[in-house]
Amino acid sequence: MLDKKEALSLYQKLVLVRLAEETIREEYFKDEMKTPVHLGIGAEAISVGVCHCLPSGTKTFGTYRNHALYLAVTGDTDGFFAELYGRLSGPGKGKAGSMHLCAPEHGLMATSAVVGTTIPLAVGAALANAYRKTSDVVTVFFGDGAVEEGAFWESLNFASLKRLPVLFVCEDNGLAIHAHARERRGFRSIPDAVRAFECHLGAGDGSDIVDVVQSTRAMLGQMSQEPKPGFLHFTYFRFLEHVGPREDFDAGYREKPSPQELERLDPVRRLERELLRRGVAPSALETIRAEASAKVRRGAEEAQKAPFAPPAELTTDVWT
Ligand SMILES: Cc1ncc(C[n+]2csc(CCOP(=O)(O)OP(=O)(O)O)c2C)c(N)n1
Ligand SMILES: [Mg+2]
Repeated sequence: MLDKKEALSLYQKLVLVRLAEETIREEYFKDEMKTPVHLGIGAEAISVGVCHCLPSGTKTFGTYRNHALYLAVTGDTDGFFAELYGRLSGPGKGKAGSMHLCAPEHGLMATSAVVGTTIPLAVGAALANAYRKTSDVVTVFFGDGAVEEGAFWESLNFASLKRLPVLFVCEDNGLAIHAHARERRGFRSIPDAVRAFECHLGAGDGSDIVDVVQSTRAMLGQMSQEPKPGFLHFTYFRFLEHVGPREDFDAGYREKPSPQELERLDPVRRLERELLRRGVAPSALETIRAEASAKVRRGAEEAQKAPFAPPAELTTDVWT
């Protein structure tokens, strides 16, 4: 069980991510953000919870569904919105957009639109750490769809063979765009398949940040006691469409859960209920929400006033 102070700090981080994404939903149809957005409403507790347990500056890698990861690592709503609005003050000078947010100075090395691609990069970074004889753990977040990529299995195999300090975090929503796991996989379950490798294995409920934090701490403990990769499997529910700001329960490939079920699957509401049960005053939560809301609104407003990159920037930071 987390103490109240720590739980409140997690609530602050969760709410910041949620309000940032709700703001994208409100603003997106104005067509000022020239970037696809893969929103992570429902998944926030995984990035926020795992990053909460990592020493600051730990190298992390992620996917295009990376808003929670970027904000959990940096807390930087100003840079976040600047990048989404394509402005020079964004971390990628407005050239990266939502799908390639990164902040190497905070350890967030790369995120990518191409499924599975950052997994071997993370293993390479872990190999570098092992070579330099540091005990730093590299962490990589990816969806369940990435587990169907060859790059995933080659990376897990190599990391397990070399006992590299890499933490694989699978964010499993059971979906790859509209395709359910049962339509895609020739193996029974992700944890069953991974169990065959020389790595530590853990699993948890990704809708419950307390569970995410406890599972991550336990995993980091095991990895430091017996140096091997770690694999954490978290399930969660994707509230919105694959890409874009809408719900898509009318698309015909999945049912809308009941209101009670949605309450259970919402990590923000879940932590809120837990804090209230533990005697936190509703006004304390309201203050946290108001502060986060002001920070998010300022970031979005300032971004829209900021300059775009000049044309000369088209050919800078380009390596291929
Ligand atoms: C190598 C590659 N193949 C296919 C795609 C098209 N694609 C984009 S997202 C996606 C689904 C990935 O699902 P998952 O890894 O579970 O992530 P989620 O979107 O559920 O977070 C696919 C197949 C891609 N971007 N890259
Ligand atoms: Mg998925």
